[in-house]
Amino acid sequence: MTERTARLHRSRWDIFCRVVDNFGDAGFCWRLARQLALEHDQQVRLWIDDPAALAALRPGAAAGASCEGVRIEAWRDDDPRLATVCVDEVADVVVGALACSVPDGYRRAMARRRPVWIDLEYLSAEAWVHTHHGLPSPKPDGLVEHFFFPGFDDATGGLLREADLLARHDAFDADARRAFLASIGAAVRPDARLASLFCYPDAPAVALLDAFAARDEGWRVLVPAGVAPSVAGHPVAVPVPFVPQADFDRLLWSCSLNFVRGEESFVRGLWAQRPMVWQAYRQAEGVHMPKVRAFVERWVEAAEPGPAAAAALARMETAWNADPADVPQALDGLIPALPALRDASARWARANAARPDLAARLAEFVAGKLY
Ligand code: TRH
Repeated sequence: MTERTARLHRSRWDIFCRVVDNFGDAGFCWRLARQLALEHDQQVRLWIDDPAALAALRPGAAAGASCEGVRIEAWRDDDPRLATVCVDEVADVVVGALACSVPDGYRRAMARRRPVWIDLEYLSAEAWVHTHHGLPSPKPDGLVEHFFFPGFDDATGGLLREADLLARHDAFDADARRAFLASIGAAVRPDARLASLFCYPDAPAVALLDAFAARDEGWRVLVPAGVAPSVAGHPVAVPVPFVPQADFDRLLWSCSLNFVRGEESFVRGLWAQRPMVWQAYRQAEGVHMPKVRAFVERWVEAAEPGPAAAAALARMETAWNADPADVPQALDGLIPALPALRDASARWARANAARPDLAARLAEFVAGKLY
């Protein structure tokens, strides 16, 4: 907490989250809300239109409940509390998360209350984010919305990272790993080489598991429930439950290689300090591929795993996202590069942990608008 953010003491925040699909929106908003409450001592309400998506990530986080300092509210368009809103009910800080708009009734009351208003955008690795981060967007009624872009460097809003994350990672030793794997019922031999698989339904998951099996190195792949039903019963697949968000980190830490999907688990994969292969949410006509390349290039540029490891990772990313026939060869190229990628991941995480994370940068930004 800086001198300026200390002045935010117990400010009221309303974060609005619309779940478009899957878990990323709820997962990101929950992490942010929780960190603002626990690490920055803010009073946070999280308005979410699909509380069930949140409950899968944080058991007990039901509408009307207070969890870890965050009040969770079901956001329904017909909610009378949001149709007619008194000025006093508007928070000091209003966040439209992942570019969602604030409900109309609330928005009308904002014009009189004049809170700090943030449009919190999706994570992007593309360069234009630098020129858009922090920009004001004045409205006809005099209110000003500010764009806040997550990102990979100091010219952006940064990445979410809990204050104790790296310490928890470092304390996760062999005993903790064994206990965790037992707690999720992962039936694996102690000498198994572990990977995890979190992917979209169109991923070439069977081809990947066949390629692991063909290497005959004792690889086993942990597959959370509901992910990749096509690999059920595969000799390399190890079914595990879909775990709460806090255990998802432990799952990543337990493996030597993680396959992750979506922005939220990309960031968790980075902090896990393990090599990872990322699958982007598929969009028509392959428009997601520049995004994949940008994410990988951005990370490679910062982490410097060396040209051979970087090339092996890039080939695997292309195979996994767009060229399934190349998955076996790409995996064969990736496995020898794992030690270099792991070292680079650890270097990257250490260097970045010295910088403020997204919640801290957002608090600082807001404090700068309020004081
Ligand atoms: O669920 P996603 O595919 O979400 C995506 C992205 O957010 C994308 O931007 C959006 O456009 C699209 O949905 C509609 O992947 P993501 O972002 O990685 O979020 C997954 C969350 O689920 C993350 O917080 C980790 C969590 N998780 C668990 O907590 N436990 C688990 O067992 C697993 C597999 C995931």
